Parts: sequence; C-alpha cells; structure tokens
Amino acid sequence: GLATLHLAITGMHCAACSARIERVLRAADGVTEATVNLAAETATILYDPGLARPSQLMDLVRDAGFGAQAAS
Ligand code: 9UX
Repeated sequence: GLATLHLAITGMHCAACSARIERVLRAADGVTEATVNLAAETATILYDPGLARPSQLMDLVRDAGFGAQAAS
C-alpha cells in the first residue's frame, strides 16, 4: 500500500517556492500526491514505498534549494 511522508521544509519565501517543490515531488517515481503548505512550512507526500524512499524524496527537496527534515 501507499505510505505518507511528512516533511518540515525551510527556505520557502513565496508561493512559487512551494509550487516548485510540489512539482518536483509529483514528478518523482512512486509519488502519488504531494502537497506543500507555505505558511506551515510542511509537505505531505503520498508515495509507494516500493518505488520511493523518504531519503530520496528529501534529497529532491534539498536539490531544489530548500531544507527538508522528516517530521511527524
Ligand atoms: Mo519566490 Mo522561492 O520569488 O525560491 S520562488 S522566494
């Protein structure tokens, strides 16, 4: 089944930042849905654990220029 990953994201300053992160995450293999909340500085990602790993998804956010930490 699918799993949910919650991230704390740092470095976002406008809605284009959150939209960019959503786009990067939604394009990743195994990701079904990704929602980034600019005000809360969080991301919620629905993914297939057989196709994606949390560490890979966090690296995508970091490669886009933001900070990412696993959160509950
Ligand atoms: Mo908004 Mo974000 O002008 O990297 S796109 S601050």
